Amino acid sequence: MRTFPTCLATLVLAVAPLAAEKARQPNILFIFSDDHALQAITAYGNSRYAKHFQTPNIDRLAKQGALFVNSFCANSICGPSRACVLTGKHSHVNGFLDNSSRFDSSQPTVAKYLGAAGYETAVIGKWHLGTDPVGFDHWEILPGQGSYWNPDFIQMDGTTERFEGYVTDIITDKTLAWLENRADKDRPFLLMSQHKAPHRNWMPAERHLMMFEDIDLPEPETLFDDYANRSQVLKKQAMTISDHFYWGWDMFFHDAPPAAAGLMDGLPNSEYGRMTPLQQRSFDFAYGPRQQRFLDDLAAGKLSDKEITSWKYQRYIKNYLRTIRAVDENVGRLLAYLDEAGLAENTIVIYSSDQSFYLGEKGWYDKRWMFEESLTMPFLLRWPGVVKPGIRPAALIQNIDYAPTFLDAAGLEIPADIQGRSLLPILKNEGKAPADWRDSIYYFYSGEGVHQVAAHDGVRTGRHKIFHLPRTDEWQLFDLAEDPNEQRSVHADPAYAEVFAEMKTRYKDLRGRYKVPEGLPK
Ligand code: SGN
Ligand code: CA
Repeated sequence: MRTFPTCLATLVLAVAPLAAEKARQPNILFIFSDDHALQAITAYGNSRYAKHFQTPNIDRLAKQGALFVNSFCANSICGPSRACVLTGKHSHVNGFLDNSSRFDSSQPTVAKYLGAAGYETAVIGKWHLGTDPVGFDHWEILPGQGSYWNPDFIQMDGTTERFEGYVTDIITDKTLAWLENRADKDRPFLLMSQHKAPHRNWMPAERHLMMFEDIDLPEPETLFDDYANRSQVLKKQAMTISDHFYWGWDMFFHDAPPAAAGLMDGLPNSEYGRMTPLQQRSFDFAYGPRQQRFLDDLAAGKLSDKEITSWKYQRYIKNYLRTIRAVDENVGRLLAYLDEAGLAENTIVIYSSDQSFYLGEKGWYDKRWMFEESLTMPFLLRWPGVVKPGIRPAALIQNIDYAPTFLDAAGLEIPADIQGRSLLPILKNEGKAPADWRDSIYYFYSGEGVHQVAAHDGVRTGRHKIFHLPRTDEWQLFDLAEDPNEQRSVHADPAYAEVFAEMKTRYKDLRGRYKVPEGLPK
């Protein structure tokens, strides 16, 4: 039987939800990795690796919260994506166009807004914005890309300290220590725990070196893409597994490569040099025999050019997934801590990554292109009592929506100059978007020199994608329903004349709405 005071409390909460929400602003734990492809998250349901590789801890967020199936970045590269997350604005507005930019930290960010509203704020791990974090009560960041082994961390006083171990574990250790040692545990927090993994050069932790030892992982259908029926600039980029994979840096060989198709010398594995002799021994124990088998087969003339690419693909995908195994384990550690510390109920937990990645699709690794594999971003969010467990919202969302979502969740007003939109109405309505939700997203890539990917910008709706390549003044148009692997641009197909015209109008409209300056990207 219910006692009177409990009934009364229920009533008070029911009539005054707003006041109650204000009083209990949620904590926000933002777990962000680097280059984590949707194809390597089991909960996304389209993983060709699912039989051999799962992400049970990340998947837990999907079971207990929301997984957004149409989640995109605004600019598919590290620094720009992070600047979009912090500001809620597109690259041309926040000023961080490519990885050579430096973040203008005098501008408002979600951390500054939440800090001013009483939140305790911290960022730990990969930052990669050129300038030091501003607006965080605590930060401890990797210099630039950081290292997998025995990583250095820049401290708030400007000094750099080295820590022995594996970077993904250390970032989590530091995240947990910050949570445990907060001075005022009544203050809500924004904690950004940001991994280096699974960024190139995909160095696994010692405990994962022997994963996938006796199996071959499936290849994507488009590993040997010939780039027909699309702009010829696709052939000019330098991100193929067949021709742009370093013998040392990407494949971990110590000596120079033998003469064979696509074996590229020139960049040794500098991570190996950071290891202790003991760590090096484990590493060589795992890779030595594998390398030798490959070298023997090559010398015996047993491998065709295609088979060499297939071998490189196995080397790549196994290491990539091994680094994600550590990320997933560390997500598990954080979730377990929230449970133990009684924080799970009032903490929004997000798992995302600055952008997805090619896992051999179209023959590639890396990102940058507006094609699906690098336009997407994983986005999973758990908020007990607010978000219905297991929902899979279909709304088109972008990284510019994160900052307004956090402000909204904290009960703060969203400044008018923020270009993204709060996801709260979707989250609170079982994943259903309001009637006036956007039906297309805008994408921008500046075309910096690394990997030679041409500048382009475009628009994606639920079904179609258009983008413009300013340097060759070409359009590309894809029908994702008919051609999910984006193998044929239909911009010149008469059957698509109407769609093409309509998508060009949308492109012009969205550029206008987001105030993209004429002549950008160039
Ligand atoms: C490095 C990588 C590239 C990667 C960029 C950007 N090369 O330059 O493969 O595209 O970072 O990545 S490496 O030889 O240094 O590994 S990002 O995630 O920081 O944008
Ligand atoms: Ca990245």
